[in-house]
Amino acid sequence: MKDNISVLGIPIDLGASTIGTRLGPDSIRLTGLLEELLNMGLDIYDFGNIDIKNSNKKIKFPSNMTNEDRLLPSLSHINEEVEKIYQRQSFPLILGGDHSLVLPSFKAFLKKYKNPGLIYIDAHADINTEKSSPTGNVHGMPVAALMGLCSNKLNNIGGSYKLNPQNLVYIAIRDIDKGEELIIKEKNIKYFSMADVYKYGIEEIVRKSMVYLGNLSSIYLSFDIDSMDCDIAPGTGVPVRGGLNYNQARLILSLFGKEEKIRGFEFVEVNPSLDDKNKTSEIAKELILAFFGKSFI
Ligand code: 6HN
Ligand code: MN
Ligand code: MN
Ligand code: MN
Repeated sequence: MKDNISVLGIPIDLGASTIGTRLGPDSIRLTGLLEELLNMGLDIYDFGNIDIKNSNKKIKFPSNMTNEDRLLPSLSHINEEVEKIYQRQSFPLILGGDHSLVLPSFKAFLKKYKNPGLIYIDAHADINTEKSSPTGNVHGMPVAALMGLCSNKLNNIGGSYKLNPQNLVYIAIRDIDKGEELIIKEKNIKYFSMADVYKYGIEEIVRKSMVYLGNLSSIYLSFDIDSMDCDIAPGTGVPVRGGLNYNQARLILSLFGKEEKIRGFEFVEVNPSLDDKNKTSEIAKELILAFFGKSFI
């Protein structure tokens, strides 16, 4: 099914502290990604970008959700639009946008596949609640909301479907808040830190992740560009050193791309306004091509 792809851009930055990820989908498109996928012989249908009412102001709400007023309806709208692309028998490729979008995008996946897995490649765990969040930025909360740990107005975006904490695997996490650590421990969530990446190597991390999720038939892959080392991929809002290097990122995506059970892929948090000559979008293109089978030897 990965030879027939539905592309959807979600140009949102309401969930982040810096504006600019709204430019991510188009800046990745401008690298010629879709043309290259077509040249690889894949079928592509581009749904274009969702219309999002972003804001250039960051307004604090008593709920500790920054820009709550615009964000909540936008997330519901994203859920509706992602459901539309699922009506086409194809493989969904979502281009973000800040990571708050995984709440509505994975809700659509949960609705379709009932008990799916989630592989989350990120420097962060994005599992704060409004209570634990030090920033109020909702891109740090989507995983908690998917488990029903936030307030109901966030939890119930896209319906009351829930992610089973045992169906989640984090890879490359290295910048975790105190409250997040408590949730990860309490729920006994599986993770592979950067230390694990170096201890086992990428192939083994991919194998272990697939074994861990072995009893599930459908898995979603959410890739945050800040999982990469920020010296390599600087165009992102919450950069962290010590992440995946270029070859590790390309290998991990090419290996997950070969897994039949992975039935959805999103690429988030590219912020071209913080970049060095659009380098991060170029890297994004190459990583996405690797996922869809472009050989790099
Ligand atoms: N992301 N843990 C921090 C927070 O604000 O809650 C950072 C979140 C980053 C979110 O990169 O998708
Ligand atoms: Mn709508
Ligand atoms: Mn993230
Ligand atoms: Mn992140």
